Parts: sequence; C-alpha cells; structure tokens
Amino acid sequence: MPTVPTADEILDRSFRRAAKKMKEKTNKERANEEFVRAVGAAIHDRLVYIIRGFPEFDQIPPFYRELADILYGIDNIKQSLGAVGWAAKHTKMVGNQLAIESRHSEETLVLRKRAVARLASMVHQIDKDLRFLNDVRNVLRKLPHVEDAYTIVIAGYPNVGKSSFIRLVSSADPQIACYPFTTKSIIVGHREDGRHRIQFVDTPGILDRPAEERNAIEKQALSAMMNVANVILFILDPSEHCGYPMDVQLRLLDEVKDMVKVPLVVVANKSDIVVDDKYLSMSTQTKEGVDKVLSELLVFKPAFIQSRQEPSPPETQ
Ligand SMILES: Nc1nc2c(ncn2[C@@H]2O[C@H](COP(=O)(O)OP(=O)(O)OP(=O)(O)O)[C@@H](O)[C@H]2O)c(=O)[nH]1
Ligand SMILES: [Mg+2]
Repeated sequence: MPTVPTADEILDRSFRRAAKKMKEKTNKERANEEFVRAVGAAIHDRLVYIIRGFPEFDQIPPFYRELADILYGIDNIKQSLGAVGWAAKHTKMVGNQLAIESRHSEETLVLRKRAVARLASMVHQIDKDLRFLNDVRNVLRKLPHVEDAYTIVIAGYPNVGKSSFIRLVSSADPQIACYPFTTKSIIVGHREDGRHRIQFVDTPGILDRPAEERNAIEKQALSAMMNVANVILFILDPSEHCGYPMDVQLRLLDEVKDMVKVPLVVVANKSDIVVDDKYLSMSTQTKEGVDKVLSELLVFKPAFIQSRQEPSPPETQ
C-alpha cells in the first residue's frame, strides 16, 4: 500500500506533471486549454491510484477485516474512499469541460486560473479523507502476517505474563513491562516443531467488563481468539501481582470459554511467587513448567494437521 498524499501534495504533483507535459507541446494557442485538461487528468490518475492501493474489504480474510473495523470502522474507510472516487471522477470531468470552455474564450488565461482554482478546491474538499486514509494505511500495512499454521492464541488479563511466555517459546520479541496494557496490538511469533511449524499470537490483556465498554485494544485480542486460534492458552496470575484479583480473572475465563469453539488450556503463571494447585502451573521467570505447558498445547496439533490434509469434498455438478 503506497502512502496517501495530502491535497496539497496531490495538487503540487499534478501541476508539475501538467507543466512538464506543456513543455512538450508546440501548439501555443491551445496551451491554456491543454494545461487545464492535463491538470484534471493528473489529479484523476493520482486519486484512482490511491483507491487501488486499498484492499477490497469484502474479499480479505475475516480477521483482517475485523481488525480494520475495530481500529477505524470499515464504513468510515469506505466512505472516505467513496469521497476520493467522487473527486477523481469530477476533477477529470470538470477539467475537460473547463478546457473546452477556455478554447472559445478570448480570456483564456483568466479562465485557466479560474479552472485550476476550481480543481484545487475539489481536492481540498477531500483533504481530511486523504489524511484519514493515510492513517489507516500506516496501521494496516503493519498488521502482522498470520499464516495458515497451527495457531496458539495467548490470552488473559493484563500483566499476567502473556508476552513473557511468547518470548520464551517463539521467535517473537514483544515488550514486557510491569504495567497493564503493555501489549497494544497483535504480535505473532513462530517455533519450529517437526515438519509443521507452529504459530503463537500474543494479544493485549482483556478486562472482565461488558462488551460495549471494551476498547479497541481489548477487541483485537477477542478477534484473534475468534478468528485465528486453533487452541487458546489462557494465563492466570494467582499471585495477583498483575494488579487484578483472581475472581475477575476467572470471570473472564468463563466468558472466554462460552465464547470460543476451540480447546482452551488454562495455566497459572508466576509459580515462583504463588502456586495454585487447581491449575497447570508455570513460571516464565524460572521457566519451570513451561515445557509441560507447551506439550499440552501441542496435543491438538495432529488433528489440525489431519484436517488440512483431508482431500476436499468432490465438486457438485
Ligand atoms: N515473578 C514473576 N513475574 C513474572 C512472571 N511472568 C511475567 N512476570 C512479570 O509480570 C509483568 C508483566 O509481564 P508481561 O509478560 O508484560 O505481561 P502481559 O500479560 O503480556 O501484559 P500486557 O501486555 O500488559 O497485557 C512483568 O513485570 C514480568 O516481568 C513470572 O513467571 N514470575
Ligand atoms: Mg503483553
């Protein structure tokens, strides 16, 4: 996805392109007419190029569509792309129309100035759309690539040690800190495991609260669980050093259990501080129990591999 220029950048470039084209022309009588036409066409081409840089949101994988929706709202993106499309169509049309008018006029230079001002005002009208689309572009292009591999999504309350775990077991190198919401977006890491490598997805922490109160950071975690997980590792922190009591962590666990259709492995982290016998336990600090957690997560892998290798059903006539 190329950068989305601002209105002034588009105009600058289009004027320059038109001026360059004029130098190649020999028919001085029609110079102003040609210039207006060329500016209109240059703006049009630039705007169309911007629109083509965006994906068809109805055709991208559901996970990416949902992330784009959580972060910016698909409707807002479509509306801004629509505004750019409108401007593209009209700058070309008006450019041609004004070019024809200026041909029959005595005051072609005055008309040329007026025409260019009209084209510029159309582009300025969509400046806020262009800036918004550039923000969207900057975030979308950095979304991690989620492969079609056996995928373990790591979830839980903030600050319980999710990122510490993924850093220990995979190629991912996320930031780890002693405050909540250190992780603000989805992070992907891999690990070689025989012939089929496995994928880990670190997610931001989620709070136990009504869905409508959840922020965009938490919603990304839920989207990963719903769309890409083959198994979920739900991490608890019985030491409560994370800053949240166990009862709210367990309420979130119940909610997640109700929501997802994939298997869930529950583990109590920070066993170097407190051990809760009711759960599988580990410490990402001392690494105690981490291997056992990994083997529990891999229990569901053969079924996943097999489901990928099954021949697809015969096509119906
Ligand atoms: N004592 C102890 N501290 C741990 C352990 N695992 C993680 N921590 C600490 O807990 C804090 C949070 O760790 P993170 O891995 O950033 O936690 P997170 O769940 O990714 O946090 P968010 O991204 O904010 O949701 C850090 O200060 C870690 O050093 C552990 O096993 N034992
Ligand atoms: Mg984290």
